[in-house]
Amino acid sequence: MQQSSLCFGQSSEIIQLKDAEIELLPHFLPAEEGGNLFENLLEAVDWQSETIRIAGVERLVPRLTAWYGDKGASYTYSGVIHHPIPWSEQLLALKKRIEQVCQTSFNSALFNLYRDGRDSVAWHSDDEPELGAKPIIASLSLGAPRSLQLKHKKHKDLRHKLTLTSGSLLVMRGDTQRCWQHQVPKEPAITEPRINITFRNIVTNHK
Ligand SMILES: O=C(O)CCC(=O)C(=O)O
Ligand SMILES: [Mn+2]
Repeated sequence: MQQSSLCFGQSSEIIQLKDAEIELLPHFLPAEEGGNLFENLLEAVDWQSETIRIAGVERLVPRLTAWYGDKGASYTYSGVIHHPIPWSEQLLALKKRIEQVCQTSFNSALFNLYRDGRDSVAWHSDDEPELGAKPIIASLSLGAPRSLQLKHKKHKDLRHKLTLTSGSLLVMRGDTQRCWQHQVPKEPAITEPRINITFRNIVTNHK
C-alpha cells in the first residue's frame, strides 16, 4: 500500500490492484461525527425494503435501501425506475465535502442499511449504463465494520479484501467497475447495523 496525495491533509491508502484505481481514506469522518451521522441517518432516512426479480423469482433484497439525488437523477435496476428523494441540507453539505476530496461532482447516492451481519450485497459491479464508462464511486461507511471483497472478472486468482470501518471513504475510479466485482458478504456473527452511502453521477444522455 502507498500513501497518496489525493486528499487535503487526509491520510489515504492506494489499494494497488491490476486494472483498478481504488483509494481508501480510513478516517474521512472523525469518530464522533461519524457516530452522530449514523444515528441521525438511521432515524431520518426513509428506508425501504425492496424486492428483486432473479430468474423470474421475486426475492427480498437482503438490506434496506434509499435513493437520494438531484431532480431527474433517476436510476433503473431490476426493471424498476427509482426516483430520487431530494437532498437534505446535511446531506448536501456532506456531498460537497466528498466532492472536494474526490475532485468530481455527484448527483445521486444509494443508501444501504445492513441491519446486522445477515444483511449483505452480492457480487456485482457498479456498471449500469447511466453511470457512464469509467464511473467514480465514493463509498462512505458508518457503524459496524464490514468486509468488502473484490474479485477480478477475468483473472480469477486476483482477489482482495478490505475492512470498511465507520467514517471511512473508499473511492473507486477508472476501470475498477469494468474489470472487478465487489460484495459485502454475510457475517452472521455481526449483530450491529451499518450504513453505506455510495455517491454516484448519473449521466442523463448515456448510450
Ligand atoms: O456496502 C458497501 O460497502 C458496498 C455497497 C455497494 O456495493 C453498492 O451499493 O453498490
Ligand atoms: Mn457496489
